[in-house]
Amino acid sequence: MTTTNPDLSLSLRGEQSDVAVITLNRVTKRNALNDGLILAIRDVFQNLPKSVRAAVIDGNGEHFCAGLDLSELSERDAGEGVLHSRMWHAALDCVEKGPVPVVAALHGAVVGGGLELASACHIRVADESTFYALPEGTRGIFVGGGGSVRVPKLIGAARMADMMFTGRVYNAVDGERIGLAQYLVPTGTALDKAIELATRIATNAPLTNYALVHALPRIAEQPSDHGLFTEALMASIAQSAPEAKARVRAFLEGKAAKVSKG
Ligand code: 1HE
Repeated sequence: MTTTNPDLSLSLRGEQSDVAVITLNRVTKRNALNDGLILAIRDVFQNLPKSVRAAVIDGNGEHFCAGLDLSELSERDAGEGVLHSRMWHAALDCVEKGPVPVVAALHGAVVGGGLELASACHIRVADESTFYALPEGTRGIFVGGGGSVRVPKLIGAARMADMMFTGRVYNAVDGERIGLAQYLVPTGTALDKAIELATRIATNAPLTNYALVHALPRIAEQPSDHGLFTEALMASIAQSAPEAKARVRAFLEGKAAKVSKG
């Protein structure tokens, strides 16, 4: 099904319709993100059906996403530029701090704003065709979609600066090695793997997923004393939920899976 914008589609998977697959569908422009598409991403994450417990975002065609639609850049003055960047921030915040965990399924170009979108997701699965770049550096501009906040958390500020200073392109193998993706899979299988992961994530207790999306990133940025206190509060809330008690009881009664070697 399409959303309010034909360049973005949403389909529901699973018997409970608990996994949403959100697809960039602007193939002729390599899924470049124009204003309409950014607002559609915001809207879709703000209005996910109640049944959804995990989401996947992918791109149709040869590439995940070519970044900002450069054809919209030329007419903006400084003030409009700030508002434009803030619009991206608001939209990608809806991905990162939305109602459910989001898995990005990457292939081909993951560049500029495409990498900013991918880095707002919680897990990145890349196939072997994936390549990453931040061509903003060579286009005379700067990241504006949250990249300077989110990308250094994945790979460090020095590696990000190198990508922008020198136009360095990371291939799929090196991208996984430095932390741009957590999973590397054969070409053409990223979407299947992402759906498999999202389906598994959807079976977690909702409060656990909520804590991972909303508490963990905040705790990681707090001074350790504050972080430990927040952790104690979150742990207490999570373990007092009836679902947590039922899951622990099931393990103790031998009815739940053990941890097994990967
Ligand atoms: C675009 C865009 C775009 C493609 N904006 N139109 N991003 C970039 O600097 C990356 C620019 N794109 C590329 O380097 C390449 O297009 C790709 C490596 C992604 C793909 O190459 P390829 O050979 O498959 O496609 P193509 O022939 O280059 O492009 C096909 C069409 O898409 C063509 O339009 P056409 O009308 O001539 O068919 C391209 O102009 C168009 N296209 N990418 C507009 N990005 C919040 S701040 C974020 C700042 C940034 O993201 S800056 C980085 C922008």
